[in-house]
Amino acid sequence: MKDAQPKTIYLKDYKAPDFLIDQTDLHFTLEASATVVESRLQMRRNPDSASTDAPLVLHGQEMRLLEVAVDGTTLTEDGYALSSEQLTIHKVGDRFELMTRVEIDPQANTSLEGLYKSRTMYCTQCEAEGFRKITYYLDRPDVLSEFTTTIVADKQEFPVLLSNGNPVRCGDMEDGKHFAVWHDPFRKPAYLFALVAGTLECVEDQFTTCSGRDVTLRIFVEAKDLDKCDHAMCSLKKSMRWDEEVYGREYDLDIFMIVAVDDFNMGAMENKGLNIFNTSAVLANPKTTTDAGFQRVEAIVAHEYFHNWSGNRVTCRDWFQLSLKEGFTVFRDAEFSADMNSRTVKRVEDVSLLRTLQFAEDAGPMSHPVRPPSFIEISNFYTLTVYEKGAEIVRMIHTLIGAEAFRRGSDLYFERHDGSAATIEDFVTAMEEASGTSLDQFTRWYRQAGTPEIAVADEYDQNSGEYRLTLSQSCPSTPEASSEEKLPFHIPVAMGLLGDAGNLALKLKGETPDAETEDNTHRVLELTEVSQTFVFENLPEKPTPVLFRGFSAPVRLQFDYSRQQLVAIMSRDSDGFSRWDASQKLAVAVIGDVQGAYIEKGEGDHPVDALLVEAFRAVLNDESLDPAMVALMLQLPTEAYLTEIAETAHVEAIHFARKHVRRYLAEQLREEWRAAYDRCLQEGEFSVTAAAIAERSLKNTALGYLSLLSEKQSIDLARQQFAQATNMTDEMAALAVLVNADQEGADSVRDEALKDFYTRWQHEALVVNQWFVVQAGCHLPGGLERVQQLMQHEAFTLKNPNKVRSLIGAFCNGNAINFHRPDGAGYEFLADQILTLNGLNPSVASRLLTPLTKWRKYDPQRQGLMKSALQRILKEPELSKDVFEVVSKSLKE
Ligand code: B3K
Ligand code: ZN
Repeated sequence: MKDAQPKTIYLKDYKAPDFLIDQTDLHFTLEASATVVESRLQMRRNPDSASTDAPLVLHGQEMRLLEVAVDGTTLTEDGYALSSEQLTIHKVGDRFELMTRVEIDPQANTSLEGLYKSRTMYCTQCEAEGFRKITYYLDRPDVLSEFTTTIVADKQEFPVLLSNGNPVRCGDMEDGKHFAVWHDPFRKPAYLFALVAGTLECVEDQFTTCSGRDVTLRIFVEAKDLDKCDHAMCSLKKSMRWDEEVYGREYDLDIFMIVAVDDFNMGAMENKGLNIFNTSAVLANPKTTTDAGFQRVEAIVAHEYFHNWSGNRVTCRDWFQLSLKEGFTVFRDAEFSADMNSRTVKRVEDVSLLRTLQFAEDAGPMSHPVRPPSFIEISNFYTLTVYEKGAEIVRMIHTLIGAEAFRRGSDLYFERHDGSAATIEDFVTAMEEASGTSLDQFTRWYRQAGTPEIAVADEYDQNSGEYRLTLSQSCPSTPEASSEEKLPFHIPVAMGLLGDAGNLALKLKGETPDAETEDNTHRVLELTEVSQTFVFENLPEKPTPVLFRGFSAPVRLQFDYSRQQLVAIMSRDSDGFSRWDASQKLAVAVIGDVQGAYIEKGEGDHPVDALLVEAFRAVLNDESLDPAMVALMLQLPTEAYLTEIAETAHVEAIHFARKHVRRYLAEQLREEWRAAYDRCLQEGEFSVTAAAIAERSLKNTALGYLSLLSEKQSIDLARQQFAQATNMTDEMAALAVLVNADQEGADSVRDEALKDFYTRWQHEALVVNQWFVVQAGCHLPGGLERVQQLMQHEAFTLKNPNKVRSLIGAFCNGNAINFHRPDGAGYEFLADQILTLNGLNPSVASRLLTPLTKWRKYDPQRQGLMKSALQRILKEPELSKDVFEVVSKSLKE
């Protein structure tokens, strides 16, 4: 360990800052290995601080201090103390100017936090604690300051110089240099600071806000990517309009900029007025980008834009409140995407992600409440729990108080906390005040980790027509609390009852029906006790309960549906999400039969329940259904999901059973698949409307099944599609089929397709990344060796996070049969990569650890091998805080 005893930071220790920074003046002279940053801070003691004579303690790392002065007087060495993480100035007055001059080395910064170089450009990433690698500062989100930034750089190499806010002036200097000054009138914490310098081109547009102000919109990219900016620009304008219409939020500066950067740790960053994006989250055109890629760009552009209010204008008091901005903003972007495209499809995608990955996180060693009580390294808490479960919590508030009260609550929250740093309580209080509803019990969702489990028992009395539904909740133990210590959650249960002919009218016993309720077949029950019984009356038949429609709460539902009941929900319920959910449950059950047979008898022609075939046939033949829904319902649950729901995952059985059922469905429905494929062939101009995406999605699902047929010719359709595709969605879908094909002669077809593809796309980094992903996911034997070989490929480098994720991440997370090979070579391989990345980029290294942290899911043999890979990592003497925290928590018994 670099730091013998890495410190744990606790929420309960939060203290207001001792000092405030009213004005921040930064002056950068950019040089690759010796950038000089001069900072002038107008500081004063914080009247809210507990201390009146505390010394000034500034954060600062990995920099060389050249000078420090207070009110114009340079300090001698006895005036301050310097450590590897802090600069302490013993004596300061109540109000003063602090000047520091430091030298930093962006060229050597491979962590991609702070100021670094990505290819030829300089850029920054300051959230959460990167600003302290740029200059000495109070690098905490509750210190908000007004920033003015001057950038000096070589004019020829770095013609474009950008920072937050509005441009003030620019000009030429001696020695071929030039400068630009930016001023951001909105006070902000340092994590929202940004600087970019490079040779960049831009696409420009204009947006007129609801109050009639003109805003210039610019997307900066390398010249070769100018043809891939339209979709992001269009998404940005839609987001700006949507935030005005749905939340009443108007943009506030004269200019909004996005810069695309190749080397970036995450998707994008919401720096005030100057969002910095991973190229993969902003560039899109039909030739190079799949439909999923287009939708990802739209969602991330919206997410970062929405942060301008939920994150920037109102920021977080401390990093424990991260979900205040992230959960809320994910909820906002999900609603935006739902409004722009298909609401049900968006919900299904989000819930799949949550159930597969967030539920696993919540049940694993890194499980933490949405507001964590402590952390060692905050970068480790940008998690699915904080983001996606956090968004589910906001969604539940929306469900419980209704759309109108929710809007009043968000207005109140923005108005009350504008320009300041808030807490999760502040958000909840605004929602409570606006709705007149107590959310006191509800706030347990923020404090208690783990996924609640809901057990259901039901009873129907034919004589009285009464139906009793008993819901009971429990929550498994997690690192911070045992199951017994957890208190019941406040859970919204959106539901209906299904009868033979469709949804039944709902009347709770003792309740007078509300004449104004438009739909009496849908309602939201509130489960607040450990166990509660709801009695419905006037029911002519025993109904099938449809619970958690739209996934109204992030819980695991335990109800023993019969397969016939699932088919009934699949075909007749009014909620699209529930129909999909029932199709998944049915598929899980049928795949489960085959898993059982495999474990007992090994490979073989095990029977597949005909009910699934007939249910799928009905869905495929129902031309009234949205083709996107058809595709979703017909895609079997992933191996990752089957693993997540298993007590102990049997790697080979899951793999065999899923493939076996897929093949069986391919055989049994071959005509229907072909008809669906032909029905969805598109002619005419390419478009990314929801309808066009839906057709491609069904067509490519059908292609996937058709290519599983055992005869040699069955891959011809994919070959033909690969050769003739006019867009990346179709091309990539065909390539994925060819890469996984195992029919006679498939080897040479695969090699040729991969070669062709690379030759065609080698100059498009993002497409080459997809080429890595598809090969990393190939489930045929020899997967690890293929990945190791690809690591030697000219297009691969461990220094670029996108490449690491595309090859190593995709392999370890998405190719179970090869990663979990019984000899443990996959685990050792991952440990080797993590040890290398630990030195290069700790935050990427730490994220890559996830598959190893799930060791409890596997058989004892694999558990031992996975743990020993983790133990080997823990022995590394120079382990970063990031990796240390995840490995040490994962190994705790
Ligand atoms: N706020 C950033 C995430 C920063 C992650 C730092 N390790 C992107 C986002 O959520 O919008
Ligand atoms: Zn965010």
